[in-house]
Amino acid sequence: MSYDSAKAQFADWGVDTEAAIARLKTIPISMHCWQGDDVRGFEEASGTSGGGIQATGNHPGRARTPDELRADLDFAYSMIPGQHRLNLDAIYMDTDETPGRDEIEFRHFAPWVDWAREEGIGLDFNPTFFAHAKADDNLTLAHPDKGIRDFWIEHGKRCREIAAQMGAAQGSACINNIWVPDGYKDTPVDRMAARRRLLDSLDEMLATPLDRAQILDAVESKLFGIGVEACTVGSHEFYLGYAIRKGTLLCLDMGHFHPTENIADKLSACALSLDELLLHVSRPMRWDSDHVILLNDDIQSMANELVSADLLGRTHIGLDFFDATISRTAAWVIGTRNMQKALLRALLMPLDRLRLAEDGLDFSTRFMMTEEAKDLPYGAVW
Ligand code: RNT
Ligand code: ZN
Repeated sequence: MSYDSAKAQFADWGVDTEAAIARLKTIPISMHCWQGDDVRGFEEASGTSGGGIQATGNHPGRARTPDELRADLDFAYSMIPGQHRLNLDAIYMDTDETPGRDEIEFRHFAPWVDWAREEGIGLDFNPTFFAHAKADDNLTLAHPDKGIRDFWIEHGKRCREIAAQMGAAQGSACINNIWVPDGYKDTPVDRMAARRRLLDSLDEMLATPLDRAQILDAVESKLFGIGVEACTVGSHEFYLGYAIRKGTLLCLDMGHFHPTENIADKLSACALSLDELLLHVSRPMRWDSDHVILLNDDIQSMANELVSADLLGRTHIGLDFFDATISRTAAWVIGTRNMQKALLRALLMPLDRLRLAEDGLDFSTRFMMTEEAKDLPYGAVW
């Protein structure tokens, strides 16, 4: 009943609610595994997370084993409408063996692949360039020591192989997202040297062309992290240029910019020079704090841009937040549903009428409509 009346109200604005619902159902969200265990992973040799990543809180229920994590994920997915994906980091291997990061293989992730197939979940992947003795200087691919760079290059190559095999097994490309913590706590004298080393390492890691139907490489920039306040080697400009030249995806993490920057504004600007984008939807509070995302203006703006700029077909939506002060499964469920709610609201925008007003320079009507549209019954459609 309330849906029928909502449908009629949206129709008055020229908006088809059925079309919006149908479209929303086709948008997969890549949920991040690391909310379930505070970014610890299941690798014997892992050190502290480092690299400026920090989960705070001690709510009971952290998943301690891959089986526990999968059980929590099953619960979370059951509370989220639609068919989605899972983003695994390399430290989430599920094996009795103890391979080093430069030794990991697809078989170390086989239980994940089996589970994903049974659940109809697509897998995405990240190499893990943190939480390791060889990352303690907060330098990996840009480390001055060639031995250390080579170790991480090998890790990166193996992760690409693993991602490609996941993609082949599931019949949809696995996104392999590369983020390194590399940076300096205090002002470096030679930023260029560090950036050249990162560039050369990435080139070597990505040298082997792999089937884009199986794997899509992405690169993720960052502004700063705890312990690397003065300089992040892989900055936004660094990776924007890299992604354009190399044809990789660019990953925009909402916590990896200055707090007053508008990340939604970057989508159309970047998309004009890139084929595909990856998002790490997050909620920074004063810094890259990775709070669970709310249905707030920042998230809504991202969703609105994805719809109005027609980027849903070439943007992969991943989440990146972790809060250990609340139920971890609740964090997944509420955060993911918020992303979906934002997308639904965006799909329910009276875009044709808004564009008409904007192109006619009738900014008063545009303003009136965006504000009045906030009172439409989105809840009934959801
Ligand atoms: C870190 C990056 C990165 C990680 C994951 C766990 O600041 O955002 O995406 O959160 O690899
Ligand atoms: Zn991220």
